[in-house]
Amino acid sequence: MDPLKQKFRDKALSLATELKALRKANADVKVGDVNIAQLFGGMRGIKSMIWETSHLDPIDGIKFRGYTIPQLKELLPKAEGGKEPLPEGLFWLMLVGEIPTNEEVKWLADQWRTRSNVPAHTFKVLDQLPVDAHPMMQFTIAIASMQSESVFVKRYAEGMRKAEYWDATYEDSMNLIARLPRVAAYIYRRSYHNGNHISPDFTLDWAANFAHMLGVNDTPDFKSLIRLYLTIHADHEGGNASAHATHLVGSTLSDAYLSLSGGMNALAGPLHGLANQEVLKFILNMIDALGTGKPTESQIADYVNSTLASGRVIPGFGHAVLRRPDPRYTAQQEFAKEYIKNSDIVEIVKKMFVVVPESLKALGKVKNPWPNVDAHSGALLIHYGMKEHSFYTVLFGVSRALGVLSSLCWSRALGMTIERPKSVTSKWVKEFLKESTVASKN
Ligand code: HAX
Repeated sequence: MDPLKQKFRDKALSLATELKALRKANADVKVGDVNIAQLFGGMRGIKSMIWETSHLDPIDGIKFRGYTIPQLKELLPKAEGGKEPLPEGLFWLMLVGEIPTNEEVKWLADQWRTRSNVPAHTFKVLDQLPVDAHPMMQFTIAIASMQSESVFVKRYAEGMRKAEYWDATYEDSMNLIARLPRVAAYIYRRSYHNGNHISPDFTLDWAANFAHMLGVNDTPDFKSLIRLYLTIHADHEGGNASAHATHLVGSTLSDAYLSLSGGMNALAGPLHGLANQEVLKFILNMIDALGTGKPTESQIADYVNSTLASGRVIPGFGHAVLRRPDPRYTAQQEFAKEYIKNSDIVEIVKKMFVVVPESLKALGKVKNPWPNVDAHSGALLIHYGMKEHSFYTVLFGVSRALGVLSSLCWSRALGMTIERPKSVTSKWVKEFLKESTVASKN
């Protein structure tokens, strides 16, 4: 080990051990408005942001402008002959707080069609990247590369007034959302199908056209799945990593392209959006290790327990806020029940729902042992032939753009300021605790 690395290692390991004990002993001690557990623990539960488009309840799950997912499945407009909600309708609802009519959704789909032309240099930029580069890396680069077309950047340079920021952000957001399916499908086809690209079909709605350009499966059922998928992944209030990262970058007046690209970098982490690829990898590895595609609950339990014993997480389970099974998981489970017969992987997902929470509860430290959104999506996608799990988070990202960009419009309209929370050093915390102990003794 080089001398600098050695020195860092010694200091880091010793401070980590010291702080772990300090956090445990002082978890509830207040430091201003928060406690030590929150100061060290990822700011859990601290109310510090306004987010108009959705609200997450630990028990009921996500509500988009007050509507649950089952309510939205009823109320949002559908494609002709389709049963799943159109994501265009959810975007409308998130942006203006009203359930749109069929005509309004048709208008929006038309708008996105008109605005969907991806700049040629974005394809060139993508073509310079290794074909085996992770699709999320390609996605964030592609999004950032379209910044050259930002209306906000142009108008800001021309001296746009603050009161007009929302207008330019709205234009950027609409253009960006319109283009994402084409960009994502391009990444998919260059990564896994020899660059054999499929042209858009402008007779289709936004999600169905995306399904078409992916070229995985030409059935109405796959289009229905993508409509549902792009609706339920769109927003999860403002504190989750991808939403908060988009908001933070945007708070500096970075435009929608750079803000979304920042948010997508956060989505690409395995504790967040990448968990969907990790779940499928986990299941495929388990099938390999057990030598059967039809494992019993007890075989799954043994495999799960040995994964936990080796210090790894079970992807697709747990949540920082939720304390019940995720309604986004339930929506996918219902989709599987209605559309999919005889899938070994869907059966495994069902058995994991029974087995994994018990193993996580037994650890005694996991606050939410239930499945989250990522526990189910891979099983649906692979059923329709999308076996390339490293692409799954891009699908999530296309959907998440709807929530974080409608929120960015609101941040601009409400004149939200640049984010600048306060940090302290661990030395400061130790001195603070020493002083408060002395004060409480006097
Ligand atoms: N498997 C094993 N251990 C888990 C666990 C899981 N699924 N979920 C939580 N834990 C552990 C934590 O690692 C933590 O352990 P340490 O104290 O040793 O660090 C302990 O239980 C307490 O964690 P928590 O308070 O219950 O959960 P957090 O709020 O800290 O973390 C996570 C929430 C989602 C990151 C966590 O549950 C996790 O790692 N889950 C697996 C990855 C995953 O599915 N992520 C996707 C979440 C949904 C999402 O954002 N989708 O995009």
